[in-house]
Amino acid sequence: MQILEELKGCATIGISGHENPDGDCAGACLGLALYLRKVMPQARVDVFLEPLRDELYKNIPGAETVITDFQTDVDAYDAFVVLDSAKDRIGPAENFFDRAEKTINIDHHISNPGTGMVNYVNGQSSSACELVCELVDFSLVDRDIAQALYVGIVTDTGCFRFSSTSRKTMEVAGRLMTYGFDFPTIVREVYFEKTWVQQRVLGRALMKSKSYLGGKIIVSRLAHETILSLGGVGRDVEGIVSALVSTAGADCSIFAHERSTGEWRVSFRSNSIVNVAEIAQRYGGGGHIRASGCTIGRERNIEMVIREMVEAAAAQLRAAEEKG
Ligand SMILES: [Mn+2]
Repeated sequence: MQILEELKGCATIGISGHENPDGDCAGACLGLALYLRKVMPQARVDVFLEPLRDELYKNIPGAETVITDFQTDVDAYDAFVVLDSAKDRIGPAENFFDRAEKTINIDHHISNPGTGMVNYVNGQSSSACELVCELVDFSLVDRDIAQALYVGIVTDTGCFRFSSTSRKTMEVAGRLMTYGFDFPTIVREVYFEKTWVQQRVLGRALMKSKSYLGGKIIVSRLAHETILSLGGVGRDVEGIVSALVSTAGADCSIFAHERSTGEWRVSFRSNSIVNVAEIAQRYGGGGHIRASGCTIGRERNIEMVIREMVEAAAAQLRAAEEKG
């Protein structure tokens, strides 16, 4: 597929991605938008996304052009492109998608059946940004476009760590780097930096953590009041579950935090053995084999529930051990 071929003759193009946009979603939407604005200057290109987090806003060129209130005077776009998700996770933009003359869906989630008239979906790809790189003519890419796409690849590969990182991913990323943006700063700000409050919340979670089955399972939880007392809010717990599973000898981590409503959000990670999707599903949640989550209602005793979850993970680990 060649994106310019697909969009030939379009005067109005809408672009969107999933709710709560991450670096890959925002990078892909803006990378593609900047490219189209450059290559098709006669076309109007609108990007609809929820507001970007500070570190993304700062590091993804074109972020200031995102339409965050989902208002437009275009009745029906000539083409509407959804990136990094199926059409059902794009919030109010789904309306624009449904009314558009032509719809295109570009995604790397294996669960996406392809919800556009034209689909470019590859579950093996590291990121939506890597897919965008395959669809553009590199001789027309510039520094801003390259930077936006690089942010997405860094985000979704966990900084080139996850198994979805392929030779192709590295080659594409290397090619983007040649445009000369300040990649060390971008990687630090987008991927590694935390606010001081986030660091303190993480510190508390680490201090409170417990180890089970000889250190193979690491568990922690934070009450709403604890997070508040450190000056934090719900999203300040992001990354804690990954920090827990990075403990030497651990295969699985479980982290729960209480929301202001009294419900508990539980996240799971595993390195190579425990299927955490299976555990989350038992509690009405879901996700991937190595990363999943679920929500536990306030009527349940969270301590008991976590004990059950630890037992489920331990059972899987014991079974794997017996198998050798
Ligand atoms: Mn993605």
